[in-house]
Amino acid sequence: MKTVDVCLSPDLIHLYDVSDKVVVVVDILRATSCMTAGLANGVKSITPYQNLEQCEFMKYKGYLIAGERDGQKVDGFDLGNSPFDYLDESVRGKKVAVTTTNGTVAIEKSKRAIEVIIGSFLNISAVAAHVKKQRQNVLILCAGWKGKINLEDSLFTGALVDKLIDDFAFESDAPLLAQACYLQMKDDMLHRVQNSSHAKRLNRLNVQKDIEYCLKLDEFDIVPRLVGEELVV
Ligand code: 3SL
Repeated sequence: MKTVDVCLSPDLIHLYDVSDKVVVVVDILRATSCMTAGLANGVKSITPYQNLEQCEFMKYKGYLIAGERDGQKVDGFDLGNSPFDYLDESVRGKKVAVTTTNGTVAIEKSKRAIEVIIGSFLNISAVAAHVKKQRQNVLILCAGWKGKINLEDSLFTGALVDKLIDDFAFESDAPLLAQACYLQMKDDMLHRVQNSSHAKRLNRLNVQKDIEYCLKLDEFDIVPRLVGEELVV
């Protein structure tokens, strides 16, 4: 039987061998929700960068540049890190280069995987169906916050594990932990996430509508995947 495992922080990724796995990268607030929304809205590709200057340089190559640091849009960038920036008509058909505090770091750390795909509540059923079809073992990698574990990524992980339970064995206790957390909180997700550390951080930036949007289920039937350096559908 195939296995599923969970890495709750990019700082723990050294404990896992990603080279024989499909990695689902998740950053619910807000990087992977933005990537899913943008690609579903017709963005041509999204190239993730850890480094701000490298991302900024892509402007000269005709890309739209997107990014945040500590939740705030980077000065001079075209887009911040709100899903609504990515849902705008003006981004359709464009290539986007993006840098974020945690999400793009998690993608970078997954690059040796057989396949890197992007997960969010917005496309959770499509992601579940996709990994069920694959022959490979799966690792769900949470972006967390600066190395620390967060609630919203763990909840998504539990929800995804809950959809995979009949097809995958658990590689460690982490999937079990995430699933138990999700089952306990699933009927009260918005309220729970509103009380999470990152939601409180973001609330100072007045992005309540982003939080509500990022918790919507199955808005899109797409699975963004990394091809070379670009995320595409
Ligand atoms: O850390 C990240 O990658 C971001 O998603 C964080 S924020 O939601 O834009 O603050």
